[in-house]
Amino acid sequence: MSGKPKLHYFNGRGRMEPIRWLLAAAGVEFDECFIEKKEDLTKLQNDGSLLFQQVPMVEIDGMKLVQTRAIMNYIATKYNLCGKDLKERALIDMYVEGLFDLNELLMKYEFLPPDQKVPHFPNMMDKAENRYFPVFEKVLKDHGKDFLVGNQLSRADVQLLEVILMAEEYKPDILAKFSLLQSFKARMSAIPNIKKFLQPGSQRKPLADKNAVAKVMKIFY
Ligand code: IBG
Repeated sequence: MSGKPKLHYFNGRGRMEPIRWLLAAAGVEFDECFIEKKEDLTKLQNDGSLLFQQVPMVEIDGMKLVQTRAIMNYIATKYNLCGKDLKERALIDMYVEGLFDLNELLMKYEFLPPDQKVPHFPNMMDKAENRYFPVFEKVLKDHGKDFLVGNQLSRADVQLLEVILMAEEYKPDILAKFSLLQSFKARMSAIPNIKKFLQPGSQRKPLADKNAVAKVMKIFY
């Protein structure tokens, strides 16, 4: 049996993508089992694999973990991406929760009905540019180190890079006002495990197009 974690989700970003990022940054190889149709989800639900009948689900170390945050807490702790002490961890947790909030806004956009997309778009870009990115620009300035917290890579760095790249897909010059975020992006993208994940052919997923959205909607709604 393979010792690699096995990820159960659809073949797209959604709630699994931050988990893929975290594993990739930690240098952990993983297998993926894609939910292609409703029956695949029903099968997992009926065989008792999903505690709350939902995915993401990750098989790891003999467990079937669900709930995105619980899965990420486990991986981040196991691979030492949570800071060196309780106070660093508290900072990392705050940053990560803010990043989850922004990620949620960005990730959901493609899946909204057209009438909801219209007001959602300016709101998510406003939140990125005027709420979240200024905070992380200031954190980098005040901390004055290569990383958001302490002197080593944490899950907060990984999740910030992921969200920056997502926001840039909608507005390529979104970092124009944020010089420290620009250098942060370049630094993080050059870390070997991350660099590898950013290259074509990795398990990183593209932005969902219309067909992908329609396929996912048929499975989950
Ligand atoms: N709190 C849970 C977590 O964080 O893991 C929520 C998980 C969740 O909402 N899972 C959805 C699910 O399994 C799929 S992702 N639904 C089946 C059910 O019966 O509840 C939902 C999603 C889509 C598209 I669809 C983009 C982003 C998320």
